Amino acid sequence: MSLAPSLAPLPALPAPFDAGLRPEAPLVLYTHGTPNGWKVSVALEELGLDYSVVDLPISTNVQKQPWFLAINPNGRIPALHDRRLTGPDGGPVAIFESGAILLHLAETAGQLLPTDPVGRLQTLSWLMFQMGGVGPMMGQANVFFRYSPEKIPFAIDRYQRESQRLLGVLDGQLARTRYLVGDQYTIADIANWCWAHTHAWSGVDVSGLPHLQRWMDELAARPAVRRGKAVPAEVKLRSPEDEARFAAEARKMLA
Ligand SMILES: N[C@@H](CCC(=O)N[C@@H](CS)C(=O)NCC(=O)O)C(=O)O
Repeated sequence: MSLAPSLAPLPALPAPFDAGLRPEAPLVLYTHGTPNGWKVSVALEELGLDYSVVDLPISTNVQKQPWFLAINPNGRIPALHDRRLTGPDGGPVAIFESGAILLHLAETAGQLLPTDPVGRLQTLSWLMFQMGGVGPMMGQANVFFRYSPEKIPFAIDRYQRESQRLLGVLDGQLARTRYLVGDQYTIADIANWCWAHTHAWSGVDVSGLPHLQRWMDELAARPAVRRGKAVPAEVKLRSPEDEARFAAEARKMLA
């Protein structure tokens, strides 16, 4: 893929969302402090790419406003404008779905994605495993365990058990290899880690998964992972009051 040296012009964003834009940044990340958002900011930090950040406070449902639906028709974060490529409307190409964004960033940077066919396919398998399994199941565990005003034991149990089973599948792989794809740290590790390390918030016990824990600790210590997790701002859940506030904000999206 050839990337243009000149940058496509950004569409006008409504205030205050235009505040953090830098004219020279080739990439614009639309995000918030959540596992799906962190996947992209961690990858951008690992790749050392220059990007502007637009923070969308999703509890206000700004992500459902028409200007953002033009960027991501699904009305969710993350989304990315890549100004090095021109989209059909003459502006920068807009990419949505965190898995697609990770793939695009890795392919254009030539990093975090093995170039040998087998390693590439294994990376895609573990990436899709996260996109179709770990993310949706842990997301629903959060909804029923943390956010739903009505506590439905069957739903809580169903999503927590399924999340634990999926984390067990990661543990099984990590018993054999350092990273999900052998010795290579890839976008599949980033995607799965961004959800897996939040297991306590989902109420999922990982004490019987030592290989997962070893890998979670190793990734958590990476400087780029720490930086990426602090985009757009560090999420602090240090007390029951912090947790209650965070859950109350998330609940607003479900109304
Ligand atoms: N499959 C999507 C999921 C994106 C997603 O669910 N994002 C959440 C935050 S983690 C969101 O924007 N929620 C806002 C809403 O539901 O309106 C992806 O991986 O990009």
